[in-house]
Formats: sequence, structure tokens, C-alpha cells
Amino acid sequence: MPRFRTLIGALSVSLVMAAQPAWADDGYALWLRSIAKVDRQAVVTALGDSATLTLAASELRRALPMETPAIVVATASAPSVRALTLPFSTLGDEGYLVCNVTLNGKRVILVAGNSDRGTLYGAFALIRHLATGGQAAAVNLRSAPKVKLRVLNHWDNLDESVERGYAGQSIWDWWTLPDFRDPRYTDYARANASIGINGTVLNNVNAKADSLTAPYIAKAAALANVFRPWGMRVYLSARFSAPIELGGLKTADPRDPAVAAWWKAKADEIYRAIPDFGGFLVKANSEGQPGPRDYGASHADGANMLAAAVRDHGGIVMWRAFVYAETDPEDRAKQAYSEFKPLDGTFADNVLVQVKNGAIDFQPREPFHPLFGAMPRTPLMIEFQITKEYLGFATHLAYLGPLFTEVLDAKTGQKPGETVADVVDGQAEHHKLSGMAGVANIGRDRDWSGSTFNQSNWYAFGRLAWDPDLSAEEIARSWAAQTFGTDRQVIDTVTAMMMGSREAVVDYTGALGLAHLMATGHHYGPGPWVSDLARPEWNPTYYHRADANGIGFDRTASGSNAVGQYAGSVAKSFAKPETTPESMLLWFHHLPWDRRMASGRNLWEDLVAHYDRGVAYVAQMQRQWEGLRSKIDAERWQKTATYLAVQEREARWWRDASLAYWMSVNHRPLPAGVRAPEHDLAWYKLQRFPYAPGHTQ
Ligand code: BDP
Repeated sequence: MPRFRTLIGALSVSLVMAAQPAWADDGYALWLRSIAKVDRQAVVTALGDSATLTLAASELRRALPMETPAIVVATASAPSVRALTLPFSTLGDEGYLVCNVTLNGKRVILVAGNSDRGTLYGAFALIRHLATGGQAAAVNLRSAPKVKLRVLNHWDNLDESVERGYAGQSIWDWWTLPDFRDPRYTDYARANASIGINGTVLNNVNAKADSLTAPYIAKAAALANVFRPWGMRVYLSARFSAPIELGGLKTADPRDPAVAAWWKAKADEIYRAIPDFGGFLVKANSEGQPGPRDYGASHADGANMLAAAVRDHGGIVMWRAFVYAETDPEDRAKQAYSEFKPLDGTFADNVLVQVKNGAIDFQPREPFHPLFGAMPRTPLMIEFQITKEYLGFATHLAYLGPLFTEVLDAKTGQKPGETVADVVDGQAEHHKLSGMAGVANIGRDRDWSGSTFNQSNWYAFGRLAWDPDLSAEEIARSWAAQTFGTDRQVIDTVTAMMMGSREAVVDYTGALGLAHLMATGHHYGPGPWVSDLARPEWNPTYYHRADANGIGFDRTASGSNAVGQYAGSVAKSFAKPETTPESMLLWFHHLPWDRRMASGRNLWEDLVAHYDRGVAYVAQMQRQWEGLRSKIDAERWQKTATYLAVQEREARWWRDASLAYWMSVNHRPLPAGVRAPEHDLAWYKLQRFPYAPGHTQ
């Protein structure tokens, strides 16, 4: 009998498979999938033999078939390239050009930059150009990164768990490093180089001092050696109290010369092992982490002391502005600005202040952080979260390109026309340092990011860090072509699914500017009713302030006046409900449930409609994906289909639990024809997920 069942199982599997391409694809190749047959590769010549130039040539050979016109990779300083007098002067250190030229009497495609790193980026740009349907004959690419530091932040712990990681254990196998260098480290660096990422912070911002001990420095150095030819530098998160924990000092006060000397010696030790070490990332006086405020010193005192330790080596410090304190009764959304704005102009010139995209915490939607544009004398590095802590973990399909660009394109209101992107890329104030950080979604899962579509968020981050002015849709299309091939129907459908997917998450988790409605700890699933946590600002009820009459956080002058932290026309528009975009309405205003909305419905009905729209969007993605079954390999298709089914179920759960709760508060019926929640509120409140992935340690 069991044997019979297995046979039936196998038959039904093969019947299902018959409708689908038979090849398997586990997603490991990411968007770098075009592979030429070994005996039919393009002819590529490298003028020079640096490790990076050699990689550029081998990447092109690996990806492009022999029909491709001959390619030459070189740097601008190669004599035959210099003779062409091409416009290299505006390309900086890392830019490239890719064009058809006659070199030594032969027509070739030249891929060149001022440095071999630029050339490597050019090689990947050519691969992208051809993989997305571009022609070789007319190729003419020219680009330089607008942002200098394009850095992943791994929230990876030394025990190999990942805080807010949903793609398995950490890819850093700290235990076997430095001896064993998993080939995966090379593939990681290669993937990053292909989208222009040039730095990586290896360890969690909630850092252990142990990362700074000699054995762990040696492990980081082994990774740095693997990454170097790919143009990537290594950075470490530094625990501010390390001089006490590792150095036996009595204090970590940044004004104490012994503390500064300890850090200087530590930096010297790191640079002996990693000569191109990038520098430190610091989370200080935030969520229980130690910092300079413990000693009455300022964030600038702390940052500058560390900056002095790495300065002579060319290192930098990324000092996070993600601070809020339980001792401060002020609106949490205001605290970072209040603490950091007065410090503008006091940071050393090798410090960047790293600011999350919004004032609270990587929610599905937040208005841009008011610090952007408000600290003109300080380079501000924007921090996005690529891992989807608040957008459905790895299982939900949510393309973050529109979230990233919504923030980057936002007008700051500080100077006419100035956008957040202008501040971030340093253009606004001509800063020599600029940076973009993304909290990585990478783990040891075979497909790196927990799902095929999550890979698009890593990709989008890299592409936008290179050029914050790219459009989310353009990036989605390139990613779709590089990931699934150039079939028009596939690209159009995948792009369409992606483009509305983040808005769908906003809709089914809480639209109209609501935020922070998730369950406690793991942040998985709904918990808008939670009101019993130790710190007021950890409770969803703190954020939505719903009662029988209305809902929303009054951040106008009559409330917390967070609106006052914005400038010019932006502050003006957020000050009144009539001029606030409806997508941010309840972030800034507490309004009656009966308020009339643009749709003609009242606020309550409108909110309900958003929940339904979000759920419907997921069902639509399922149908769209079903239509691609015959065009996508079985393995990636099936996993995505399964995850979409999970997402559909969980979108309904978010909707139903939220509606059950709002109705318990506003005592209003659902509009006519709207489906009632599946369970009562008590049932939703009872759901527990003690082993959800990505917990804090
Ligand atoms: C929050 C995460 C927490 C991080 C914190 C941070 O829940 O795990 O430590 O951000 O950015 O969103 O430091």
C-alpha cells in the first residue's frame, strides 16, 4: 500500500510538471544567469593582469556567447586606450564606459574605467545590457555612481543567527573562518559587485565586543581578502563599551584619553590585518546599547573619538541616528531629530550620520525622516531595510523599489526642489562623503534571500545606491529580464506584480498612514490591540490612538508637533488633513471615523476598502503567476506559487484581525456587502509564534 501511494504521488507530480518547463532552478544564480557554453564563449582580452581586471574578463566570458563582438577590458591608463582620448575625466574612481571603438585597427567593444573596479562595473553593465535585450552593435554605456559608500548592513550574530533574517542562518560561518573560505563568499561578492555594492558591515548593529578580538579580526580579514578583488570593503559594527569589556578600562567615556587610546590601538590592530578596512558602524544609546550619553557626552563626542582612531588609515564612521529613549516622553518620531539636529556641524569630516528612511522604524510606509535636509553640514547616509521585518518576512512578495524611490524622490522642503536623494548623494551640499546602507536579506538559504522575489530587493538596493534617480519600474524590468529571461509576457507580468506589491502590503497591514501595528517581539502578523508592553512606544496603541470617535496620531501643533520638524511647503502640507496625502493621513492627524475621504466614503469605510484591496491584490498576483506556469522553471515557479498562497492566507489574517479589533473600538458595522472576519477578536489575540524566525537575541 505505501508503495502504491508513492507511485500515485510520483504520477501526479509528473502530470503537474508536464505543463511546465522541466528544468530545475534553485535560484542560486540570482540575476547572473546568462551562461555561455564553455567552448562557445565570447572573445575577451584584458589589457593588464590585475585580479579585478581578470575577473572582469572572466565574467564577460562566462556570460556572453562567441557571437558577441570581440571585447577588450582595460583601464583608462592603458596606452592604446589613452590614445583614443575618450571622456574618462568625469567618471571618477568607479565609473565606466562601454562603447564600440577601433583599437589597434580592430573594431571591439571597449569596457573601461579609470580604475579596474570601474572596469569590473562596466563588465557587469554590459552583461546587464545584453541580458535585458540590448544590442551589442550600438552599445554605448556610461555611468558613475552618484553615492560613494554603497553598503550592506548584515545584522548577523556571532552564533550565526541573523536578527530579522528570514533566509536561514548567517552566510558567515564564523566557526570555520578564517581557515575555510566557503566558495559562497566569492559568489556573494560577485553578486554585490554586479549591482555596484562596494562595502559590507559583517556583524549586527546590536554588536558583541567579541567581534573586535584578535580571532574575529582574523576571520573578518579572511572575508576581506575574498571580497577585495570584487571592489568590496569590510566594515564592523563596534560595541561602544568594548574598552571596558575587552580592554579592562573602567569607562568608555569618549572624552577620556585612555578610551581614545584604546580605540586607536584597536583600529591600528584591525588595519594591520585589513589594510583597506572601511571603518565602524555604531548603534549607540539606542534600545539598550551603550553609548556616549551614558557619560553625559554627546553622539558627536562618541563619533569623533572613533573617527580619530581610523582617520590616518582612511577609515570612516557611520553613526546611527536611530535613537529613542524610554525616559523621554516625547513622540518617538521626534526624538532622533531633536537629538541630532543641534549637532550639525560638529562631526568630524570622516563621519556620516546614518538615518533610517523614516522617523520610526522601517514600517511599510513612513514619511521621509525629517533629518534629511535639516543637517546640511553633515553627510547623511540613508538606511533602508532590505530584509522585510515589517513586510511579511521572506514569504510575502513585496518589491521594495517603490518604497525606496518614494523616499528618495520626496522633496525635503528645505531648499527649492531639493529631494532626499540630493541630500543622500551629497549633491545638495557638495559633501565628499555620501552613502546608502541596506539591512541585508541574505542568509544561507540556497536562493540567498528566502525567495526569488526577495532577490529583487537586494538588486534594487544596489542599483539605487549607484543611482538614486533610477525608477523602481525600470529596475524591476531589468531584474525580471535578468532573472527570468527576455520573454515579453514574463517581464510585463512580473513587473506588474512587483510594482503594486508593496502597496498591497500597506493596504492589508494598515493603510492611510497607520504604522507599527504588528505583534510583539517577532513582528510577525497583526497586533493592533497590544497595549501592555513596558515602554509606551513599543505598543501599537501608542501609534494608532484609536477610540470610539477617531483614529490617528496628532503630530500637528495641537499634538506632538512632529510636523514642525519638517520644512517649508512640506511642513505646510502635513500641517492640515486637507493638504496631507491620504497615504500619510493618520501618521500626522487624529481624525473622526466619519471624516469624508477623496473616494467619497468615510474614513472607516475607506480603511476597510484598503484592507480588501490589499487582499485582492495578492489573489490577483496568484492569477498572474498562474499564467506564467509554462514559462518559468518548475522549482522557482512552485516555490513562488506556494509563497503567494501563504501570503494570501496571511493577508486575510491581517485584514480580519485588524477589522475585528477596529470594530471593537469604534463599534461600527462593516459596510454593506463586506465579508466579516473569519474569527472573533479573542481568537486573533490568542495566536502565538514563539519560534518565528529572526527574533532578537
Ligand atoms: C528594529 C529591529 C531591531 C533592530 C533595530 C535597529 O526590530 O531588531 O535592532 O531596528 O535598527 O527595527 O537597531
